[in-house]
Amino acid sequence: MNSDLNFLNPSERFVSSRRRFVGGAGLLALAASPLAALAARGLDTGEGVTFANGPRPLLKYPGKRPLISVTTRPPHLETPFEVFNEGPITANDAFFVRYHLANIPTSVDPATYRLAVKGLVSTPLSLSLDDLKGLAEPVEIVAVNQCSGNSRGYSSPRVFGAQLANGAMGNARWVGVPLKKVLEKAGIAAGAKQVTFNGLDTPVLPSTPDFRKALDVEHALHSDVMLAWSMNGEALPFLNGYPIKLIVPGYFGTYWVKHLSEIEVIDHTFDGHDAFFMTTAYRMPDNDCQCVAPGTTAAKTRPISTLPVRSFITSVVAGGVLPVGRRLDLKGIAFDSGAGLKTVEVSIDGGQSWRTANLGADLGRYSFREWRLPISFAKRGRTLLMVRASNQQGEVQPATADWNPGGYRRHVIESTAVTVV
Ligand SMILES: Nc1nc2c(c(=O)[nH]1)N[C@H]1C(S)=C(S)[C@@H](COP(=O)(O)O)O[C@H]1N2
Ligand SMILES: [Mo]
Repeated sequence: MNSDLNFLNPSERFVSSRRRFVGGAGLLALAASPLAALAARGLDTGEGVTFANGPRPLLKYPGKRPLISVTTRPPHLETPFEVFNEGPITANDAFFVRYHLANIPTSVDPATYRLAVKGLVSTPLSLSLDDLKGLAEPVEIVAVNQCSGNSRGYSSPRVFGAQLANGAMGNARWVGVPLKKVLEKAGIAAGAKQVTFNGLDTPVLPSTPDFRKALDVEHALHSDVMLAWSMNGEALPFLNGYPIKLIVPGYFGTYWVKHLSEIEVIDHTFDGHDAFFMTTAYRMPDNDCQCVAPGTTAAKTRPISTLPVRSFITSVVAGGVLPVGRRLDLKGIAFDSGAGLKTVEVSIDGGQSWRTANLGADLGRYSFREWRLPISFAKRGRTLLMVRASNQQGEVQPATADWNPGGYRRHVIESTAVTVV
């Protein structure tokens, strides 16, 4: 079922109203109380974010629940933010979808699928799914896949590119084989510098570059980089890269090549027409903040790499109406590139005072980590809820957003405007 997808004819269309209401159990501690209706009033769950492009309807594709439609050719789907309150693992049917090229595969036959390993290797390989699964002991890692452009729509001044809110991220349990084992089987030859990755999607026009990515050989040999066939205990959803996806824990999703079909070892830094997504797109200013003055470009750039530390409140969304003088359990998620979270702090008074939240189960260093904090509002009125995380490397989320021309890597402290009644 996963191997075949007639996604060009989405069977059901869901066009959302501008605002949706979160009414499910588990919304704060209020769900069962008469105050539930209050708390559920006027919550903006993400698809209500229109930016300058107009409304973003929910659209249902095979294997997916209705998700926010960013573009349709190729499909580009964002996860409605309320999903992140369901738990630290993002369900397969809610996981966001990103493609760059309009010719995406519509079916893959698992029996005839082959992964080519070629270039500077002693033994070129053509691996079937069974070959891959039997190549080494499978490994399992819970890791966040976040698009570099997640939250880009909030860039100020605005930037070109998909106007995304905060739903171009997700956290899943990946099972596969370490890339290292595959490269060892092929035998990396002397002089190897980078390893390139290509998937089954192709450009429509010859002038459009293919979507290919590269990792330095040392990175490709890191034990956590893997070729996954399983996501949250099931075969990969078609739109998330069936049958094989490259998993690069701690790195932005742009490296996580889907429908992986070709691995090539090369003796230079990947360049040329089909290296566009390494040499031109997905690059950051080459300085400490990876930022420039708004509206300017950087003299020197480098490929985007690791995830900055980030945190979100998930149990309340902008516009929430919350009761005064009652205990509420505030809940959310935090993550970083794998250095390990140090603290998650919450402010319910617009940043004047901060309290340390309690961290939930540790599902691994690359995973979302849930946090909770019991709070109580002393007075009525409008206020800003804020959350900021720090990690073991001393990284802390900044109070003001820095800027880069791609609108990549947003990681400013998030604020959620609510009214206390
Ligand atoms: N083959 C292929 N893989 C790809 C892409 C693509 O366009 N083609 N886009 C990348 C980008 S930029 C992101 S953010 C992730 C998104 O992964 P998902 O669609 O499974 O959520 O896929 C990556 N892998
Ligand atoms: Mo991305």
